Amino acid sequence: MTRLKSLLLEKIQEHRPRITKLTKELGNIVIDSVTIDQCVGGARDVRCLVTDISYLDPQEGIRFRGKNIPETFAALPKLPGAEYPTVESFWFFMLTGEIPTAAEAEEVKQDFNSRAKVPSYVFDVLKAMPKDSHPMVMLSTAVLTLQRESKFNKQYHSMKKVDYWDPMYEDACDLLAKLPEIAAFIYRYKYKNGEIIASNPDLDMGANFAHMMGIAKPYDDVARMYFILHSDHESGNVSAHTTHLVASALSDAYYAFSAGLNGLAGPLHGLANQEVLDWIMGFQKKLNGAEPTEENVKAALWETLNSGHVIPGYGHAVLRKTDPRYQAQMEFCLKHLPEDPIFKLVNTIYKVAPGVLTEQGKTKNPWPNVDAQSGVIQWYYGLTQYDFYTVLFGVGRAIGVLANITWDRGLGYALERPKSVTTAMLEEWAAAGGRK
Ligand code: HAX
Repeated sequence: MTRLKSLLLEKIQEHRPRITKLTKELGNIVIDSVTIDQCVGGARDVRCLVTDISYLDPQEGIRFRGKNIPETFAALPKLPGAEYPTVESFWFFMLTGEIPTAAEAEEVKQDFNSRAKVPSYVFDVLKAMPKDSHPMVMLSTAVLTLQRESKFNKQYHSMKKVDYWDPMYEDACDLLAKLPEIAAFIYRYKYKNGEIIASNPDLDMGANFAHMMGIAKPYDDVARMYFILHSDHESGNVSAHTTHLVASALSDAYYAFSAGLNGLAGPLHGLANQEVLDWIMGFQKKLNGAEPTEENVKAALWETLNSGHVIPGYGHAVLRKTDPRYQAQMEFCLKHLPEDPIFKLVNTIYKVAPGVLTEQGKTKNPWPNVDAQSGVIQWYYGLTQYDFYTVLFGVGRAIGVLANITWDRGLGYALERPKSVTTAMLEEWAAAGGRK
């Protein structure tokens, strides 16, 4: 057993009595009551999901295992010459809450390399799809196609509940290790005449992804940063929640993550990174060679709002400040591409959009989220096919959601099944001043 897997088992065993006590002894204690607004309005702020892997504070933003983004980047081991930690070390950290040594991170890398080969039938399925299929459809299909490899599914009838975490962990590692090659295949197949670059098993996940994409340094660090930043945003967002929900039926990691990706592909969620670049390109076209200014950006933002559309990359269901994932990427841009015209335009939008949204008065959060800044970096390194951007988000999101569903099985979390009511019931309870 690898050090990561044995440490994970120790942590799960240590944690189990806490969940048993909460459900068996303290289960009747009331934490919150639900309002009609929460019931109809997408369950905002309803505290009914549990995860110890990340926590999203509305003011401060995300913490992974208790560490904010700069602390996470500073604490994890890096390869010589790299600016960002390896994805492998981050996976160890997300699963266990412990900072791995360089040797422990290296063991994860070796383990991933032994799992990374994607069976050829997955590529056959992708090649059989219409060439203009959206890259997210291809990614989700590839993940679902891989389901026949599921160890959880194969062992389901021969194991006890207490052991479910083990094949879920195996499936999670197998799937995560394979995702970079699948994503790079989709990119090269769709946009680079199908000229596929073979994986290099000597490289860590970020560097190998950059290699398979055919993009030179420092794209290896971009990949590491991007995958880590997009990994997890606690449990209530659509992709994380969907993955957890589907896995709660004891569907395996392939079924669950494929479903989560379909949620990520929505324009109010992960597809917003594509929408941001689409907005920027449309704006530049309208400028017809003129310089972007605060005035013409403001006018374009109002035009978007007045046509009934959202400003992509702005607003958030939980955050009430500028997303620290936006800031982390902005710092990268300031260091590596400060003079890039699209980066400058993104900064001009940042100066103007919060004021426009505040003046419009609808959104609870006028500040940018992760998606407002991510595309500019990809564009700068030559990845201008922006309908691919959500695939990058998907590879990163796998880290968080797969760690979560491994722990779901470790702690024996229940089938998720909230209760619905009818509109007439809500009206009746509202007339009575609440439910008696
Ligand atoms: N532009 C215009 N209107 C916006 C807005 C924006 N960026 N953000 C919110 N609003 C509007 C909402 O559409 C809503 O309008 P209605 O009352 O007419 O329905 C109103 O403001 C209140 O919304 P809210 O409570 O502030 O926000 P929600 O929790 O309902 O929605 C969203 C959060 C992220 C979906 C929303 O802010 C939005 O649509 N943003 C633009 C799309 C986007 O960037 N999505 C990515 C979010 C981060 C993420 O998940 N990344 O993957």
